[in-house]
Amino acid sequence: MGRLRSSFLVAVLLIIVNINSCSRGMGRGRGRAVAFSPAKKLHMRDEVRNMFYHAYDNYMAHAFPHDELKPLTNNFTDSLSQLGNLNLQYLPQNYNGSALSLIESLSTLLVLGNFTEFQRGVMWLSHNLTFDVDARVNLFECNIRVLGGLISAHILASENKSWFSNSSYNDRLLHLAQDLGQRFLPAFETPTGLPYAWINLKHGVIENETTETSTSGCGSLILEMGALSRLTGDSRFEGAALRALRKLWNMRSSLDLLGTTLNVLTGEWIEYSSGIGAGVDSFYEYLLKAYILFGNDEYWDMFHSAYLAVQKYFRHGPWYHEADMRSGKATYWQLTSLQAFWPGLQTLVGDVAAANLSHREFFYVWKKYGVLPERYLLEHATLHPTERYYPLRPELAESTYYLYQATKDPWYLEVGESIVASLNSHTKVDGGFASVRDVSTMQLEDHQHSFFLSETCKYLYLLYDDSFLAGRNFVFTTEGHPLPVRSLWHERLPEAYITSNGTSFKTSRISPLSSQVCPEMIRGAKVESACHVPDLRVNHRCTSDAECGIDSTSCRKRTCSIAGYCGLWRFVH
Ligand code: DMJ
Repeated sequence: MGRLRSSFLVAVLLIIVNINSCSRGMGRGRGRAVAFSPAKKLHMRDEVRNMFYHAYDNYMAHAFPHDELKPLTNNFTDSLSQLGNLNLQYLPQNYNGSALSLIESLSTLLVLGNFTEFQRGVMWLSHNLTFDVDARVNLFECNIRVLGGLISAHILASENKSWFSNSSYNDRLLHLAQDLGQRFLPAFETPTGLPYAWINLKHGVIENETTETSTSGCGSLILEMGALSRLTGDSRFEGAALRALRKLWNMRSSLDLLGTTLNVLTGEWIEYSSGIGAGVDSFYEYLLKAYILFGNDEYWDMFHSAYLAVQKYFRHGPWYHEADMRSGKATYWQLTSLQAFWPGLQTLVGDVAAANLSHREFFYVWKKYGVLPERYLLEHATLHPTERYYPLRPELAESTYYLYQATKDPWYLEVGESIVASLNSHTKVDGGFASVRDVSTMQLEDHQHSFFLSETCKYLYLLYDDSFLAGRNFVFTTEGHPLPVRSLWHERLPEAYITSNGTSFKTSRISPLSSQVCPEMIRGAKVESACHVPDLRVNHRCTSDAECGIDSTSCRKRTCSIAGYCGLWRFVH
């Protein structure tokens, strides 16, 4: 594992100048030559820019400083306390919003190069935002959207204080983030260290609060809370998130699988079936991204085992179903819209061929309906009877962006073009962008989710113009907020990647993922992807399974045959 880890880390940090050759022969798009001229790229960049401003300007005109825009009625919704609150319980009486969509827009404004509006937003929040409000919020949602948005914007603002007149940025976003982080801490005061899913920002955990949470809810806090600790020097945030993550990992089954929901007081599973979609998705994402951001081997070890288990028990060809964590037996054969982030994560770890296969299936379903339905029944190739909505989710655009970065295959630019065309024709209204209530009728819903601004528009824009990424490496949080990889935060960044001022590491272009795309070809050196564990055999003969490693294309453990050869014997008849 040591060699694999260090190979992977080097892979994470190396910059590949010419990676086109990796993508040869992959995917639906390789069947014909596709051209995407520079002029067309610029045109698409401008299209996405217009989309973002149509959404943002309408939010600022009709909803700000409330949380989200209602684009069909030019109205607003103070939805922070409604996020994840399916039964709309304990809604606040006196809450007037936290400018959620502005917080979510800040990093996208910078990706688009709009320093003036970024600065205006930062200054407004600095003077007006308060978390001393009697509102019960979902810890996970508030963490990824508000804490993540503030921390990312703070880092970007503090690195560019000259943008602010009279250098007037005085770390106020960090103080706000710290205040919010402190309001999160009571949620972690449970016998298990697993946090409650809900916290009242003013009063802490309310009486008789639900003890049920999800795997992603308590297992994907480490990027934001870890960054907050590194920035403030207060280790309580990272400590709480890490303790919860370790506890969760210790609850895995002997198959290295986790369930979807659990009890935070007892540490017992409630729902044993899980997959890579709702309730679990960002748990996997944060294990890998925490390793990239902080360089701690513990995250890599967890990710590596978890990734192998997903490939082994959830994958069926290019699709992913759910399985029971105890037996590994398939439970639900459904594609969900949230799963579409997975090819992006696979690309980040170097499993580009597998990512490409799944991505094209998600795109197939997108094309079939015009947008991606929330749930699709794989066995019948039809829509789910009730979950037919599309709330402007970013996941397919996100994976398309990662795959394009990795392969530079222009086919992904065409995918992006198709996504942009669908969004403009089905969801754009005079007052912004509206969610789709039912993809079979394209009936709209009066809601423009804040992640449309932080993620959907950002990933589509980066597909056509990634100049924001130039010269440094970023990890994007699950809500699309960029956090720079800093040597100061990193446990094992090789010397060669640390710049003279010691604050960042040397890169020439684009993001950390650029290095994982062609595992066997990096500067002539062989580097393994996450699922490839090489043989340990001497003389090509084995004496036990342990010597046979893991196959890189199937992610299955090779076994040692009676005759003493490694192979996929249990799977090949
Ligand atoms: C976003 O809020 C985040 O990406 C989260 O991890 C789950 N998905 C939504 C958008 O679909």
